[in-house]
Amino acid sequence: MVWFTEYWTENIGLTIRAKEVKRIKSKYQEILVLDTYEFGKVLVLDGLVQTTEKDEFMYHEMLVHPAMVTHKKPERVLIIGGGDGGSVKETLKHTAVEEVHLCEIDEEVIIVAEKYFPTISGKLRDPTVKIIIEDGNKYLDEKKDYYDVIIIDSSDPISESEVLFQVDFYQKVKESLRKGGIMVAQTESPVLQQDYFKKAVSNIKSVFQYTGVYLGAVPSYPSGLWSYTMASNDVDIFNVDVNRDRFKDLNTEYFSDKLYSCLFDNPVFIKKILGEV
Ligand code: AG3
Repeated sequence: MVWFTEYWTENIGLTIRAKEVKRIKSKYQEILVLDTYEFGKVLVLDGLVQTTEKDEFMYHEMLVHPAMVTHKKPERVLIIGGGDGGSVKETLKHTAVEEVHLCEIDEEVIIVAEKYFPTISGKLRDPTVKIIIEDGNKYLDEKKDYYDVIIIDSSDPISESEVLFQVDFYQKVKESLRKGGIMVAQTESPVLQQDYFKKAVSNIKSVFQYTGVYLGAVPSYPSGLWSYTMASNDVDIFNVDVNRDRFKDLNTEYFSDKLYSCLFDNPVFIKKILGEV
């Protein structure tokens, strides 16, 4: 039995008791698989909790579905990061999807996910999925004007993930989308990582015509309150007329038709952080 702590800041963290800990060292990072009492299995990369069996649905549903239903017909989807497979699993629930490309820098994350997290990674070998082991920032140089939806399922903006929060990267994302394209990124905790959050949103805003921030709960992530940012250059994401049938077979436990209707209605303190009021 062992206690694990992720230090959210110098002054606060999340401490979980695990029955067992597996430690794997990859080329890029230290990977831990914790078998915990409260959250089921937990995937940790360089000390940061990435996903847990208990609350992965809260994060992956909210990262993936809003952008997928906002797009008119999402046939080609790119996921950057997301080696655990949770975003792939949610993406494949949309019937329009023809190709999903998963661009993950660290192959070991996929191997670990397939071994220890079958309920999350189970769709990674679906025939519509192509796995690309590469740095997402580099990969985008090769693919222009191609994707309908790009989902940025990254870790925090440190080491390899840092570039995935910068203006140059968002510019490439914009160029890799085809007409009607939508992008969405996880943009950190607005409570405990306010600087990361503000910077990510302002960088996205500087590149795209339409940018919308929304929130969701993820109990295992810093502060438990998480942010996501959706953007498009040619789709007014605040005024789309979505066919409600699109929600029918998603089988979600967090996201819903009703939730989507008020997705961008943020609490006052978020509007204040973003300088909107
Ligand atoms: N997605 C976001 C993880 C960020 C968590 N941050 C932290 N624990 N400090 C990770 C990949 C899930 N598919």
